[in-house]
Amino acid sequence: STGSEWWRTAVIYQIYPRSFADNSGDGIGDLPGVTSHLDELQQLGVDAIWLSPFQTSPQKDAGYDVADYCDVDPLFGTLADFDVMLAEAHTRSIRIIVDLVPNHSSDQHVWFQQALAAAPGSTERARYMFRDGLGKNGELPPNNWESVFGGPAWTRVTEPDGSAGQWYLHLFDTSQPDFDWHNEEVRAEFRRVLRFWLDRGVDGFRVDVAHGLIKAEGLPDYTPDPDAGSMGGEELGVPYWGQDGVHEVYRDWHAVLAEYDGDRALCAEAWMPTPEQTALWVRPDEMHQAFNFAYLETGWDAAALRAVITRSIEAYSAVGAPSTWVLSNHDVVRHASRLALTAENPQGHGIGPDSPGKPIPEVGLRRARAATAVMLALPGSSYLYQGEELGLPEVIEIPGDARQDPTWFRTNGERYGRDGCRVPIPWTADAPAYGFSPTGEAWLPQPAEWATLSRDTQVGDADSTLNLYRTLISARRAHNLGAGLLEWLEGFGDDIVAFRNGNVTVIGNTGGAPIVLPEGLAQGTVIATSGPLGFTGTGTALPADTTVWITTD
Ligand code: TEU
Repeated sequence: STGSEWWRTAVIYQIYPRSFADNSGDGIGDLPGVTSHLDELQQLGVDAIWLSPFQTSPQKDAGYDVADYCDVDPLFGTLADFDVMLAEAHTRSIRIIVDLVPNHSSDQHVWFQQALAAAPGSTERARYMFRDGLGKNGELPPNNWESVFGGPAWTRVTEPDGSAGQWYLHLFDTSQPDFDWHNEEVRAEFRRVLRFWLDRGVDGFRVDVAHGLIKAEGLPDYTPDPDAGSMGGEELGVPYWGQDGVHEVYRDWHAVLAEYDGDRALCAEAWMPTPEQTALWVRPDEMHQAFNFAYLETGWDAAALRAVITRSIEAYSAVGAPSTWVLSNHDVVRHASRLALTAENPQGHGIGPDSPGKPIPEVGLRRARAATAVMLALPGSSYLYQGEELGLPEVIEIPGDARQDPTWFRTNGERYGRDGCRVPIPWTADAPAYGFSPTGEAWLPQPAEWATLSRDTQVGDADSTLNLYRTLISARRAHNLGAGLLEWLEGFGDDIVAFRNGNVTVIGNTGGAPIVLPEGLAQGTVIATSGPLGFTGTGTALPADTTVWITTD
């Protein structure tokens, strides 16, 4: 059956549970904390929530190291707390998407513990990527692959008899051994995990590292080609990303979801270099959505935005899938900082594990608001990351001993890691930990300036970032922009993003100087603006770093 296909136009809000709201008082957010703030998310107007992992985990990678896929980690609550949260969300017409981490488990997963206790060649080892080492005594790793977090992607184990033994592959931390997705037991187990959550009533899954499950035959060495990069930070031809065999897995999952009511969705985190590559994950019999990282990686630059928007819509619509848009998540420098990095400190493409650089806060917030006003006017679905609706910046000054991201540890502090976008949310200005936790604890320190950014402070301020998001989301719904068609408007100059979507005209100014709006638009109704408009002798001016939505009907 075909359901509503709600995901085609949805605004989906990412909750990073450990940093959203703490109900238990241990300084770490939890599921009852999520439940207690559903009213605020309903007021924000989001259609769905995607929750980063809350399943049982030793938390070596903040829950992306799962030890039991079918239970809730005690840090976050219980399965009963999950059921309450889900029911309360559904009562408010908010759908729930859960994170699924199939590329690797935790080293504390019972299967990996069994693999360590078993012999080379055993069925227990066959569920993971164990290989003999190279060199005379197997003392060299099986190939030269590096972990995404830094350092080698292989770790040698000690065999049960005490001898130096085989190596296992981990594309991420040593505590995250990669599964062997050629193994039928692994495939069957994940079908069971899907059904476990579908039976509980979840509306879909965000699939972690959806481009990594299958590794190239023979596990060949990989030497990055500095010229091979295209739109994003990733190159083509990496022997562990985007191998053809991954798609078979998702065709299988598509069939599992289709056993339900036709209203459940899969969203791929496939960090591929181009929209055309990413679109392979959303062919009709595979996933329903894929994150558009090429869009996230585009700066506040009109020409680049026009190009990536056109290219994305073409690539996804060619396979019948909705476009998706995203500016921030728990892995990258928050866009209120990323969009204002200085020329002296450009930090590459701005993706989290690099140095966060030295952004200029006022410019960053202005651009972030303007960039969000462009994004939420686009046809398709948009993903928001908790705290961006408050205009939170990246937190740069986190002491080393407070940092927890494995990237920080694995590079000896050379790469800051992603803690700066994971600082707990400020809810109220006057409470300890800004109301994040009843005891005033917070697992990462919150900056003093965050009092003025707290949600309660912003609710009553008509010009706040929170109220801008509320206005944009409700106008988007009122004008049905998610299901609309984009039509570029010409003649505005290189620094301007200008398009119509239905009866809404959107003009974004990425240049350094104000522009005067044409008379026809100046007489229209401003239904949303990311910042104050100006007036000149000749008419209404759109200042630099500002986006406006106008209806002229
Ligand atoms: O991130 C995946 C990931 O880190 C890569 O796709 C990488 O970002 C990409 O190659 C660009 O460099 C997911 C989670 O979002 C992240 O939080 C986890 O740490 C990671 O998987 C491991 O589970």
